[in-house]
Amino acid sequence: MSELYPVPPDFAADAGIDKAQYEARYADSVHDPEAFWADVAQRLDWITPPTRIKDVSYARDDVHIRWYEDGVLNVAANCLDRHLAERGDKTAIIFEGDEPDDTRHITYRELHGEVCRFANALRHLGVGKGDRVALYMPMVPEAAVAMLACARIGAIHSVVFGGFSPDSLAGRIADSTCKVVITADEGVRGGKKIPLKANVDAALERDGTRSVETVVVVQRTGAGVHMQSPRDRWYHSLIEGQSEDCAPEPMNAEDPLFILYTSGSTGKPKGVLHTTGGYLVYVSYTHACVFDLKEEDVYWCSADVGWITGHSYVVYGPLANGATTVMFEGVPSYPDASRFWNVVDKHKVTLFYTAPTAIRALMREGDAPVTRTSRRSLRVLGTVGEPINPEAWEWYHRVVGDERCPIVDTWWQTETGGILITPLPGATDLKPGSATKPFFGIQPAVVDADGKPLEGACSGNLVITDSWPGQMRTIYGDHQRFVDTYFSTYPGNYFTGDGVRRDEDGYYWITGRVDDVINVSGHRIGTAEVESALVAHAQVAEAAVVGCPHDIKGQGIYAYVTLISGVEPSDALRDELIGWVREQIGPIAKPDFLQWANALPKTRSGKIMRRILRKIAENQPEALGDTSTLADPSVVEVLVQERLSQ
Ligand code: 6R9
Repeated sequence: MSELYPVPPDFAADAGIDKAQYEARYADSVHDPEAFWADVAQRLDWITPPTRIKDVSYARDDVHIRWYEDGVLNVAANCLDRHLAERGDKTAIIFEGDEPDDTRHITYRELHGEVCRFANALRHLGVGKGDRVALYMPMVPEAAVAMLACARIGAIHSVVFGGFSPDSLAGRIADSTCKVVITADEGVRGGKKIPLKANVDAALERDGTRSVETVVVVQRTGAGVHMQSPRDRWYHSLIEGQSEDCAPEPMNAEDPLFILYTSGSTGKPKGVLHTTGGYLVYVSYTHACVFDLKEEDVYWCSADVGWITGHSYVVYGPLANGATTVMFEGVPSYPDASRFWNVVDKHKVTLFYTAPTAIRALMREGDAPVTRTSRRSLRVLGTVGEPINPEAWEWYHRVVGDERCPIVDTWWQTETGGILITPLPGATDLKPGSATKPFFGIQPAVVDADGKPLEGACSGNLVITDSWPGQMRTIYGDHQRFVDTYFSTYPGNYFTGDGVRRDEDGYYWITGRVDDVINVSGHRIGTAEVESALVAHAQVAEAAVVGCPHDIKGQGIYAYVTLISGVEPSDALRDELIGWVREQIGPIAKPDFLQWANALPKTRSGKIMRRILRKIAENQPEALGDTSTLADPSVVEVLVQERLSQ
């Protein structure tokens, strides 16, 4: 039995949703989803309110997901215009730069003006409804402005994390034929500069990027960058003289809002497509409920806008709710390990949301960097991105939250748009390491390898049996891949790719990916992507990549490499290959370990047996399991010997 942390009574007294309300509302939500979600949709401003609420099929030969399909609205108008009357002077964004003295407050009125000016500028550049726009940006307010400006004119944004390489950026630009790229001269994180504009220049030399007509450059560091005329334009010159009025494009609820690429178990990254109405209903509602949002809260999610968490819970959810959201450009360790808590004190942050990897890294620095700060303003703490180990959870609770603040361990995915399994801070008793219970309208199920639903306390694969408004609609340009990836493994269900345990109280414990996706510091890396980068090197014949335990990152990347014959392994070559992957994909995909392999363990039909490679990487040769299907068992013995002698 794990320890139970009951809802603190004084928290429950003030909370928007208590235990009884959670139970009742959850029952309603799954009993009559249409009525429930019709009601929730009223939290938005609709140009035409929806009358058709839900039209969903998970049937393999006809997967379609539509919510509010006859509704018309604009996301930017919902995030900005409708707040102006009551909250025009309220701070929408607190920008906290990489350097602690670099802070800016932007009110809803100011943000509205800037978004309109940039939206007008984009329209002048010929960008219109349905056009794709790539963003390759640092964590500065202009990133949110650019997203909202796209939403205002109906353009589809595709944000690419600033840590990705020119090649990765080029692949994403090409896949969705973007017309414009918005970037900055440089990014700056932890005192280090990132040459964003130079990376864009390099990306645009790659094949398949000729759709790009304009590159818009935000001046962040003032570094001298090469501006290629007429393609490259400064953001500040473009918005100069633009009107602060810009009519929002009326969008159908099912018109695309954005594409966000994410790694899968096979092939190139998938362009996850989210649409307008259902997405905004879902992220605004989950944001309000999961964080027990109140008007005066100062909310800070430390995620980068390059990830789904940045989209849903830095920008769209909080702004749709008229909240004050902090955008942080830096890293938790700069200038020192007190940074997060200094920022909490400086801006009186009440709701704080971060990743387990950051908590583990800070925990390693001891309690002092935390305890020398006040943190009295904090009310709720959150985590996302990977399972949180109970030790880190308890440290977060005891040291950061002074045992006062409920922790919401939120499980969800790029594909789900918003949070699906989570505590509600005023309603759910907590168990460290468990994401606890489903959110309203979410129907999780645990199935065995054959897809048979399991009852009661059990372990298996996590599926969701019915849709919710924030669910992704398709993979951009490849609906069949969408069907194959998510609806074919367990027909009739959405397959999450995660393993799960459900305990005797009905609490869910996510155990991690069951496919070939590695979760490094909460970021998804497909083993296939790293493998294809490795084999693209002239001296590599074959490569296999698996995850391995890592104290801080959760999982590390472990690569087995077979060289072409005649090439000798060396430390210099190992460094070169690690650097090569970094260049090809980006620093987050850099292997932590690289083991030479004369040969890889394969089945007789030639399939690499990753299960075995995982055990070797985990240094558990005694747990290799059944090796009888191996074509040549001696391959494994050699790898185990060499692993041990490393
Ligand atoms: C939001 C986000 C999704 C994968 C997901 C799972 C893991 C996320 C988690 C968690 C355990 C949590 N994950 N939150 N595992 N507990 N609270 O992270 O999206 O980048 O698409 O990753 O992350 O494995 O399948 P994304």
